[in-house]
Amino acid sequence: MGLFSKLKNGLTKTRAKLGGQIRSIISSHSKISEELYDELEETLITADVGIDSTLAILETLREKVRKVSTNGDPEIIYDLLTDTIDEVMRPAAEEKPLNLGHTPSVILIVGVNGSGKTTTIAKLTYHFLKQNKKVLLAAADTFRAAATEQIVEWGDRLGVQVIQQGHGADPAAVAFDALQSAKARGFDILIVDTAGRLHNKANLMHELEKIYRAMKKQDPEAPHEVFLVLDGTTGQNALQQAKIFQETSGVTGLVITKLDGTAKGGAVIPICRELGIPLRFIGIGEKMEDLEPFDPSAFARALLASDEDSE
Ligand SMILES: Nc1nc2c(ncn2[C@@H]2O[C@H](COP(=O)(O)OP(=O)(O)O)[C@@H](O)[C@H]2O)c(=O)[nH]1
Ligand SMILES: [Mg+2]
Repeated sequence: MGLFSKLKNGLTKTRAKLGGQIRSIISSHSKISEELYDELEETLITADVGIDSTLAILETLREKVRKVSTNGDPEIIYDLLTDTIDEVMRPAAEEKPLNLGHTPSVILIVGVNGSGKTTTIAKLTYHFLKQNKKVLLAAADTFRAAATEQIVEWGDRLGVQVIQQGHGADPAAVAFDALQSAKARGFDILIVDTAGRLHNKANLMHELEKIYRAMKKQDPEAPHEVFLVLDGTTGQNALQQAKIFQETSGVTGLVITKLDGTAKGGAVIPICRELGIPLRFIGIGEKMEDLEPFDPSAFARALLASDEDSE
């Protein structure tokens, strides 16, 4: 299945709310009017796009409509809106490849509990194994009893080793050990799982700082990438969460998960537009294959696609 079809399937619930609504608004008007713009505005806002991004989208859309010589036929809105959403998400479309040219390169995974960190690690591992990289995992979420088991289980399934010290161990010590081991044994990529307690900012910062310090003792440049995993089902809240992590943990990239299970996928738009952090991957299912590199153009088209649309 091509990227567009995979995204289209994955985004079914969001599409119903966003693409479906927009199509019916367009077809219910015979001319482009203020009323039509108002309806689009309301649809975007209620589909978790947020007020700021909705207003920005509509402003750009109006400009585009003005430029295209038109008899006022609302049908042109559909393509112009797709292009506008693509453009609005562009700040998050990082052209630079991931900073993974080191041996080993370290990816630290952060995010609140349940956001999909461990599952994303499994998916990333699968992604990198396909590129023939040697991957090592570190179970530095030592807080929850089942966390180590979960990542070890994924490691077994993927045929990848997991460095762990069990429940209750010091996460910084696990990260230190894992990086030492990855260096000594020539791994290409070390992915470090962390616990996502967000009791308060200071707490989170403290724990992550300890992990950073431990790794920098092994390699002053580590971690090379810090991925913040956001739960796509939380819509606008994911944006607020991202801002907290952005202040505390030197995030270099985003992953938005669970876009398959939600009608709130419109929140990807403000997340892309407002944070200035590249969105690297999106999760559209629970299996290890269900991770896609973020492509704003394909994503915009999939968001507004109807069931009949194909590539
Ligand atoms: N539908 C769906 N479920 C996901 C996705 N990513 C993670 N999950 C599920 O979300 C739950 C929490 O994931 P987990 O990786 O344990 O989160 P963590 O606490 O951040 O490590 C699990 O049941 C996962 O299967 C996704 O992209 N789609
Ligand atoms: Mg976990």
